[in-house]
Amino acid sequence: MRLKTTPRFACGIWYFGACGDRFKKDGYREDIPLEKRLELIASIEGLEGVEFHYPSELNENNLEKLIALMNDLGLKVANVGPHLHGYTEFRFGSLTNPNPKIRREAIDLVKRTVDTARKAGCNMTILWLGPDGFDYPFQTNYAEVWGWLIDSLAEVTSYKTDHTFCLEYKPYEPRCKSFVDSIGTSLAIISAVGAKNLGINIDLGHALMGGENLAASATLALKHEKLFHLHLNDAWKRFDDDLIYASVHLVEHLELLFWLDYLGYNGWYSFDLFPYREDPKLATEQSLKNFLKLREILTRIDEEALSSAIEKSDSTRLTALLREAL
Ligand SMILES: [Mn+2]
Repeated sequence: MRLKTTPRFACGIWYFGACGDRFKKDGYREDIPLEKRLELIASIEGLEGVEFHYPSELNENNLEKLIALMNDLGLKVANVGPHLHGYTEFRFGSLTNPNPKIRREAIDLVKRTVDTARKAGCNMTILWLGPDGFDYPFQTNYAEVWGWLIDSLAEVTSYKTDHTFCLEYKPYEPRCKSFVDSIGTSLAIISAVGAKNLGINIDLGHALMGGENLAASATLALKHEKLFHLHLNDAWKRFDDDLIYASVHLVEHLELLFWLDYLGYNGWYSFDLFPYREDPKLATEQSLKNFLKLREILTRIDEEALSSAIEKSDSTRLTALLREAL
């Protein structure tokens, strides 16, 4: 088949640091400054974009200096998201905190994130609501919490209507249960908010943790015109492993890439890895090579044969087509 989309690649700046885990918080290698991380990212062939958190990685004080360096290195800011998971005061929730004063602080942090993103020439903000969920039964006022979430999202999305916001769902971690936990919950909330500029970032590892099939979730979001962004990685499905892209679930990733191309997804493909023990540059390079190889494998499949096998739900023919292409 002939592929019709041209992917653009980005990566998170966070995982070029030390990548500590909860047992060894300082990680298994030395942390390096942001400037050095950007130089490493720029040395990866095919990467154009970088994602940041505000204010932990990109803020009012370092903006000018980092953007000048990125211009020199030929890099763009792909996304700036609020560092909602980095604050003690948000431990019981950010945009859904039961205390209206703390919700207000979270909303203000998102607005400052948007201001900073736009100064950096970027019009997209990922909202991963890490602290928003619960650990215990009876901990949550369910009668109110969905309203708080919808009102908070309505306020931040109307702050700048030409800025796009992506809900990044995750079934659990750091909370035992997240409120925005799946593709279905995300779409229901987006529909309730009713803002054109609110969509979804599917983090593939999060979808896998929730037992979703990647292609099914992505096409559902695409058909609703709500797939705004993708975080690429892989996982064993029980935890947010953030492994090298397509290192575990090859066929599911291949199916995803087929449908993204078929339905014309043209957003960023951004690597969100967490290489505790691997060199982050090498892990990103191998992820990108895996992605490009899967696209190449798709070109070896006869489109008519594939369409006809899908049409007939002919799983034995599909198995043969995939095996031959692989
Ligand atoms: Mn992610």
